[in-house]
Amino acid sequence: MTIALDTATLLAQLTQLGIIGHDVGGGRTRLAFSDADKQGRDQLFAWMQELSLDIKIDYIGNIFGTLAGSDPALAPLMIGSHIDTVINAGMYDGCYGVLAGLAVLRALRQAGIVPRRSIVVAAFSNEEGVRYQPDMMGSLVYAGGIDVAQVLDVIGTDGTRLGAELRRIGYAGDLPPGAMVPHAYLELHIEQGPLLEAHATQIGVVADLQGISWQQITITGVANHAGTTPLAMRHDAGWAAAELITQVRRMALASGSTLATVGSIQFSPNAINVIPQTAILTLDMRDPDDQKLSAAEAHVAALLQTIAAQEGVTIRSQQLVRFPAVHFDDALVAEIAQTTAALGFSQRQMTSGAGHDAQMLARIAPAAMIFVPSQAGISHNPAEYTSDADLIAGATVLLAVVQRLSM
Ligand code: HGY
Ligand code: MN
Ligand code: MN
Repeated sequence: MTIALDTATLLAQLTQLGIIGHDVGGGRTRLAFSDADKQGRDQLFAWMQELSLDIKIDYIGNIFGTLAGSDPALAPLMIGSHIDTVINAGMYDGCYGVLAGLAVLRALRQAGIVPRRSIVVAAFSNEEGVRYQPDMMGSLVYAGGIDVAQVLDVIGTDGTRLGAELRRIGYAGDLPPGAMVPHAYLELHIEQGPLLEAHATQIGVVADLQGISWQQITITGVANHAGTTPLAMRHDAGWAAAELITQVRRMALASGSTLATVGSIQFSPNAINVIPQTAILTLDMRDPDDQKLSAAEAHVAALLQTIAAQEGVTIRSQQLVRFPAVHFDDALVAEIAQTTAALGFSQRQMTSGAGHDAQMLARIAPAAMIFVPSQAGISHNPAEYTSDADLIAGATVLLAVVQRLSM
């Protein structure tokens, strides 16, 4: 039965949520458990109340809005994503999947349809992992991949303790993580890459998600005078960092599939005329093939030793994240593909370059994802954009798959 999606409300809510945490850089910043994240959560909570959903919050602040099904004995169908952002982010990453989930429940409500299976819209905490690592934290806790007590003690990049911030914003809930084991988990998300647009394709049917390795690397040399210290006498943490950044790019290019990114670096004392004493940087590496990702990690470990010996600095690496590549549920992937075909949208099966909550839910339930195109493949950037037509196509596929799985 075809039921109407209230696309105007979906698009309006995306815009409204996108204003919260507005950043001087033109995007929005709603880092996990910050005041801006709280504002976004409060807004989502209000929208869930408008739909008379049963709202629950778990120990790590994951938010769940449930539309009750007629058969409470059936495990719920879960859809959703996240509403926290990176710094100066776009407005669709994560938010689109959560708000499209609300749009699906709104359509069922407006059509007076009660599904057999309850349907839960989830907004998982701290998917981005920018302030507190690891990323996909809320869904990882939910899936039992990390202990909530351990996570509450995590110290953020700003020196705050996660548990204190979670309590301060009022989202330390009373639902034990993992309390609702879904029949299946579906995540609608923007691709955040260039493939769908490059192939003029409307829907990405995501069957796989690549492995992720994050490490923090601390290089310690000797601060010295920029004008009096001969090059041969330097132990320059800045030069060592630059050499590492150059070499990991060379390694990634040679691999043909590994991606390597140094996204953050801090020098100290960070002064124009002082040779850097320390450089603290983060290295994000990804590969669809876990063995190649492990090979990249081993290559970097050897590289650190070589650079340390060359420059007479000490280098320490701390692993922050290591998530293996994930293959999503074949039956669910086929369901998405068949539904997309029946709706007449073009589609291509693909691997996700980005991490998502679905990779964690896949540990406890069949999971899969639906992508829509990102204009010029841009994401984690205020210029992130997906056309209304593509947003509506994705939400239409989500609604149809939800109907097939919950009626
Ligand atoms: O890092 C990622 O891929 C995701 O955006 N957290
Ligand atoms: Mn995301
Ligand atoms: Mn993201």
